[in-house]
Amino acid sequence: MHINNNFKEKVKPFLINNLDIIYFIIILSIKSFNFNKSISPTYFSYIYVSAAIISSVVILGSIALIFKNNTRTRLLYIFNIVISVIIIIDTVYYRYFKDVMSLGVVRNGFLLGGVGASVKELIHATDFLYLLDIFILIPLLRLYKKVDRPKLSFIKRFAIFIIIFAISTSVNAKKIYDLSVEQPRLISTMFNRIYLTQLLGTIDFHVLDTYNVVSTSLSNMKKLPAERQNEIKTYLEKKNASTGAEKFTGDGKGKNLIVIQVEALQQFVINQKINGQEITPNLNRWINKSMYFDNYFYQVAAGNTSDAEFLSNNSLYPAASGAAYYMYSSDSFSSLAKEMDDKNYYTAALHGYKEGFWNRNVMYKAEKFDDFYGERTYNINENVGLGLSDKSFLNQTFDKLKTFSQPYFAFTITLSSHYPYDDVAGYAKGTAGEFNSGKYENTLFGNYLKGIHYTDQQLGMFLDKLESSGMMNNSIVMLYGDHYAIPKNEMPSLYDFKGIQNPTDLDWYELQKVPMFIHFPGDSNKSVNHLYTGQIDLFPTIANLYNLPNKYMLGKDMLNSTSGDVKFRNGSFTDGNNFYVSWTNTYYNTKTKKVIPSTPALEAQKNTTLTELQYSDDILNHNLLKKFMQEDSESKSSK
Ligand code: GP9
Ligand code: MN
Repeated sequence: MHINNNFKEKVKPFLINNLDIIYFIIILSIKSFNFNKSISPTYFSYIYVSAAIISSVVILGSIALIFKNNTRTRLLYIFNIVISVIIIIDTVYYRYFKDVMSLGVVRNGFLLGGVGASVKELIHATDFLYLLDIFILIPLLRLYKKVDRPKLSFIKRFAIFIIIFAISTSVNAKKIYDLSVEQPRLISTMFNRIYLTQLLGTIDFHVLDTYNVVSTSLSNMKKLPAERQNEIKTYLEKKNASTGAEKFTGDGKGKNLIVIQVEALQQFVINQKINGQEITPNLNRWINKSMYFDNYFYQVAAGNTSDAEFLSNNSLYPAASGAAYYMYSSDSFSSLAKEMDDKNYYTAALHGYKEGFWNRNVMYKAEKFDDFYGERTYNINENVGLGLSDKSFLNQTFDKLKTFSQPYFAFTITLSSHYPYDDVAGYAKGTAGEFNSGKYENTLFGNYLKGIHYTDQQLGMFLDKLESSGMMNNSIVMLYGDHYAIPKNEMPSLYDFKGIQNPTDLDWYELQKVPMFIHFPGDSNKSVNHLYTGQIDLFPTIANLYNLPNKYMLGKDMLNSTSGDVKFRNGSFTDGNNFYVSWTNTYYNTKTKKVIPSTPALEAQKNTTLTELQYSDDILNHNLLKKFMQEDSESKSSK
């Protein structure tokens, strides 16, 4: 009796007075759960995602609590419509791209090659169930308006909002924090949007995404003083001024350009044997037919593979934090594809993985690729490692290249040799017999050797096919590794492999080289170049070969430079003779491997490194290339 009375007196009116917010929290949680379930085909756990999803719904709902009864109900209704529509768009987008829609996609539009599926085919009638309650609610809301709810003062309403907002925000922030510990770079770089949404829910994803996009646009808007802009322009002009005596200039004219970026290919495997077996027999063979750079460094930062692409395609440094491919996809670039386009080349990026990964579908548009052949344009008929096998990818890529109108620039990125290299069975299947890593069997290092041996075999097959089909006669092929393969905690195996005892930071750095070669038709110009170079130098080198404008590059032409120069995102640098390690502020002599004292000349180099990195950041943060290119075309047309 007592309970019943209590219910009637207190609980029931409370429920009725707050029906709008209670309904909002329940229905939007259900919708969000349902969406998350639909984008998690293999594994889904209510327990795992509930705290993040429910707290994000509560945060949103709590905002409405600041307002008076009827306004608040209306606001909650509008929130419901907006979120439901976003979920429907995400559902349709996911069906096609296996990804969630980010603001960058809306801004830059879609970029895909060779696929056509109309939006109509992608929308299912059941998607509109997300909007069902919106219609049912219309008459109910009218009735609810008539309910005489107690009118709370603004102070009270605000206090309730603050309490609920604070509690739900802390729960939500804790979930985001946990994820940032588990996946340190996921939130700042957004390299895997779908994974982030699977763990945090769609509301959190869109809030984080909007925050990132808006904050970059704001810093883009802040004007950089004119003197600073001129300083940067002058620096670029000086850096890229012609030295007069140029070698190989225009040698690529009219020829196709095929760039192959290889996943986790490092230099230490080149020309090495284990148990009498060559690790990369095919690359070794092709290196002998090419111009090989054996002191070429990767220069990536948080953006990993995408940074390798960014450096190679733009000759700018990666972002100071986050991934340039995500942060700066609304900038204008004087990219390799753009300059090739301007020379009437057909330009295409090819990679057999999810289009949205690393924001490629957005960034390739900013980099002005004509087409992007992603996972959807490949037949995913064999998986090795992270996704489509290199074997199948390269075979299908070969077939696509044959159909491209010439001359073309093709930027291809492999996938199978991806960390943690545990698809040992897959690697063995693809090669002529399993690769035995000797004493490294069953270690990450040993598995990497198997993985890269597999990729080497597929690259050999691809390059041989280009040659036997005659396509090589009319193409320049460049191949390089994207970044490290062996994380720091696994370095003892690599030191052991190299016979390095008591390794120093210099030893670590010297092991961060990736192979890089340029193959010219007829195997001409084959040689080994020991100059200290890095990924930022790829584009300037291509610019010289193909007569492209080179005004906005921070790298150097490797074919015409006489002094080494590699600057890393963390401020470390080397000219080939000295190596500066920024995190200990130590200089080494690369020949003696000894620590050396600082000199004014070295300090000056250190400062230039920091200045150049800052210039690169300024260019990106203020979208300076857009302005510079505009000024260029204005001065051209006024002439
Ligand atoms: C996936 C691939 C991997 O598309 O490029 O990126 P990574 O994890 O190596 O940065
Ligand atoms: Mn990679």
